[in-house]
Amino acid sequence: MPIDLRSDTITQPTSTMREAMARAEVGDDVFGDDPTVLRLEARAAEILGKEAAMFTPSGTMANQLAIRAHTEPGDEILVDANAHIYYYESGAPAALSGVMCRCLPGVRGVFTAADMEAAIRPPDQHFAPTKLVCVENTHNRGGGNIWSMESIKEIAAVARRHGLRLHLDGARLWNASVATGIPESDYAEHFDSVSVCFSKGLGAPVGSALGGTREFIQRARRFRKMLGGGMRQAGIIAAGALFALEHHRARLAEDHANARALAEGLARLSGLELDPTTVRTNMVMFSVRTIPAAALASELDQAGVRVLALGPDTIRAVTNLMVSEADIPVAVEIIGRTIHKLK
Ligand code: TLP
Repeated sequence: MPIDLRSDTITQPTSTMREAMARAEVGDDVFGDDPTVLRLEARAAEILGKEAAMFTPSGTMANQLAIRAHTEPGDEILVDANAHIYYYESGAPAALSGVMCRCLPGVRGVFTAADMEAAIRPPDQHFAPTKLVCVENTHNRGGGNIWSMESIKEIAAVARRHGLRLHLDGARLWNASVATGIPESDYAEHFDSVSVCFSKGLGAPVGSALGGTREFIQRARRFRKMLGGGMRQAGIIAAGALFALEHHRARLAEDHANARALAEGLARLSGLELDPTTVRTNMVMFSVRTIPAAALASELDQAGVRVLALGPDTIRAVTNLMVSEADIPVAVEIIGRTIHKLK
């Protein structure tokens, strides 16, 4: 079995999770009849401290429904230039909501309140009205970076002053909470809407949720139906998500410790660039100047370690439920040997 560090999305449901899924009580969720989906939505809303939550098939859909529900076509939204919403969602803000994305220059995914304020359009018929600000925590292309509460509060204050809405892409909010000890609801409090994923570090096979006010979720529900995201006996997958929420949140600390150990091991290899102090959750980013990332990733695949080439010279390794503490020194050894071979 290769050591699969491509993403935390590659996790397989455990046998106890599968049992919980097999036992799930189900109903037609479009009619509001699925008791397991209702339980998951209530639990997600409770953890996020929001009035309501809605189960969605993916994090992409949760984010895009939030954008659609907060805006009208022709509006502008502010995002970090490396935000998943902008970078990895297939152009959906333009295609599905008809909005303009204005990209802010974040540092490892974190932009400043000053940059954000400077990008807000004054009321003028020439401009696309700025409506929404999106924050990603933890930040994927930022290497699993965590937004500080102080930065969030500064952004939120500017947004409120200008009457803007705030959305949190919290696909990995669980990781931020485990790493900092700050509850998810304390982060969520500063946002009008929050998306979270059950299918990343938590290890469920499918599903995400969008939280917000009851009225907002009701509006988003119509757009979910419009996009074909109204599911029927979805309790089967919701049960996996509920199981993941209750049993796999605290264990994210193991993924974080494994990522730290991986970073420290890799930093000792010659020819590899990595600053282990930037590793805060379950992601490790590194580059090898002399070897193109795609070539290194493909050679590593042959050698038994799977990673993702994120750009011409950046590699991402993500620790996850399928990777044990014992796998880490093995991965470091294989990566070291492979770099040596390709040099
Ligand atoms: N991220 C995936 C890929 O799409 C890159 C990964 O392997 O990390 N928000 C964030 C911050 C994400 O990292 C992802 C997935 C999503 C949203 C989208 O979730 P899904 O894949 O469920 O649509």
